Amino acid sequence: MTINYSERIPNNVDIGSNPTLQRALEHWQPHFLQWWREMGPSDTASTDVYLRTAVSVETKGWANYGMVKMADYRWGIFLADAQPERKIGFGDHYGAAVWQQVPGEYRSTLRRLIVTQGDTEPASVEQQRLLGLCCPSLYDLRNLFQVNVEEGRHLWAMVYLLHAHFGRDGREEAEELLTRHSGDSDKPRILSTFNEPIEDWLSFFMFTCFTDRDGKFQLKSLAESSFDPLARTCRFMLTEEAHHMFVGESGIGRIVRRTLEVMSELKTDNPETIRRHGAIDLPTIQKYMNFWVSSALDLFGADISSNAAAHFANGLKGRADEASYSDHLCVDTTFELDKPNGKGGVTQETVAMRNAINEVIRNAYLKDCEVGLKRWNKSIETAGHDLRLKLPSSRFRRIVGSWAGQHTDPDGRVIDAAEWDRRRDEWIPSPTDRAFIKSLMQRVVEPGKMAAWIAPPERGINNLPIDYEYVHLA
Ligand code: BYC
Ligand code: FE
Ligand code: FE
Repeated sequence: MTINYSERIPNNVDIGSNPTLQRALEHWQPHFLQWWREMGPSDTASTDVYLRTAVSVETKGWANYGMVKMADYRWGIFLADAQPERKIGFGDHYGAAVWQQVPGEYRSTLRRLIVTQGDTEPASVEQQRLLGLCCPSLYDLRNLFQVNVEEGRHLWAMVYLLHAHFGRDGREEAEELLTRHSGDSDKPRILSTFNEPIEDWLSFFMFTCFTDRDGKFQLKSLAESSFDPLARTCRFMLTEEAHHMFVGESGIGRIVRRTLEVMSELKTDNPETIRRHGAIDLPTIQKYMNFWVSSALDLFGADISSNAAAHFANGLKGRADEASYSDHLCVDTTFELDKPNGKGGVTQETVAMRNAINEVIRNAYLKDCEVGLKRWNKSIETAGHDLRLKLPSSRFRRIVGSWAGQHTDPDGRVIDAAEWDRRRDEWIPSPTDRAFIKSLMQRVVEPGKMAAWIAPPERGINNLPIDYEYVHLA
C-alpha cells in the first residue's frame, strides 16, 4: 500500500477510517512537534537535508531521496504488510492464530513493552541533540539527521500502537513519552544507556553501532510477537535500523582507517604522538567500545528473568530470529549460566530455558557485534599491527543481572575494588581521554572535507559524490 503524503499524518493503516483514532493522533502531533523543536537536533529550523523518506513499505519504497527542510519533515505511521494466516511462532500458544487485538490478560504487560521500546527512540534523539554543532563532515551531518528523523518516526510507530490499542491509558503513556527526558534527574528515560550523554562523534558511532544493534535485536524479538500490529510495526522499523548500524560500523571503520594512516606516516604506535597529530589512538577506541558495549549489554535485562519467561510463554516477545531455533516451546530445556560465586570466582547455574531468554538474545547480539570487529581488525592486521580490538566480556561493568556490581576486567576476570579503582582508566575513557576526544570535535562543513581524525567514506549517499552538499545550512 502506497503512503499518502497529502494526509496530515502520512500512513498506510487507513487511520482516516477511524475518526476517534485520527483525532487522538492529531492531538498528539503538535506536542511531538514541539518536543522535536525543543529537544531534537539543535539549530535546524531552516536547515535543508538530503534525506530518504519512505513512500511505501516495499523495498523499493526506500528509493525516495531528496532535499527536505528539516522543519517540514513528515513523520508517518507505516506497518509492514500483513502476512495472511500468520500463526504464533513460540510459547504456550504456539500454532494458534495471531491476535489483531490485545488480549485483556496481557494488556498491561504489552503496554509496558511498547512503552519501554518507545521511550528509547526520543531518548536517543535527545542524547544526540548537539552533535550537529561539531560534525566531522556534511556527509556525516546528513547521516546524523537521517538517524534522528527515523528515531522520531520510531516514536510515532509506538505511539500509534498505544493510541490504536490501549485507549485512554495508551494516550496518557504517549504524552509521558514526551515528558521524560534523557539524563533528567526528576524524569529520566527508562533504560540506563539512554540517560548517558553522547557529546562526541566517537560515542555517536559507538552508540549507532552497538546500542542501535540492541534495538535491532529487541525489534526482531518483538517482530515475533503474537500481537500482530506490534510485529508488523517492528518489521518495518527494522528496515530503517540497518542504516543506523551502517552509520556506526562504517564510522568506526573510518576512524580506524585514519588512525592507521597516521601511524604509518609517523611510523609509530605511540598514543601520545598519534594524538598530537589529531588522530585517535586505537587503545582509546577500545575504551569507548568497552564503555558502550557494556552499557548496551544491560539493555537485554537480567540473565535470569521471570519477566522474560512470561513474555515468552505468553507469546508477547520471542527470540530474535525465532525461526532459526528448532524448539519453540522451551519447556524441558535448560541453559548453563556463569554466575559470580561471591568469593571471587565463577560458578555455573542451570536455569530453565525460558528464564534465560534475555541471555540467549544477548548472546546472539554479541555474535552479531563480532562482524564489525572482524572488519576493523582486518584493516589493522593488513596495516601490519598486532593490536586487535575486542568486545568486553559480558561480565564487565554491568549494572543489570548476576554480574551487576561485580568488578571484573574487560576479559571477565573477577578483581577487587582496589584493582578496579587503580586500573579503570585503562579500560574505559578517563576524564583525560574524554577531554582529548572533545578537543577534536570541531565542526567541518565544507562539502567533501573531513575532520582530521576520520577518513572519508568509501562512497556518497545514493550514488552521489562524497563532496555533494548533503546539508544546506541556513
Ligand atoms: N536500565 O527482569 P528484567 C532501541 C529493569 S534499544 C534500567 O531483566 P525484562 C534503540 C526492568 O525494566 C531497544 N532498568 O526485565 C537503540 C525490570 O524492571 P521491573 C529497546 C532496567 O523485562 C538506539 C527490572 O530491571 N527496546 O530500540 O526481562 C537508538 C528487572 O529486569 C534495565 C526494548 O528494550 C536497564 N538497562 O528485560 C534508539 C524492548 N534493564 O519490572 C532506539 C522492550 C532492565 O523490576 N523492553 N531493567 O520494574 C523489554 O523487552 C524489557 O523491558 C527489557 C528488560 C529487555 C528492557
Ligand atoms: Fe529506533
Ligand atoms: Fe536506530
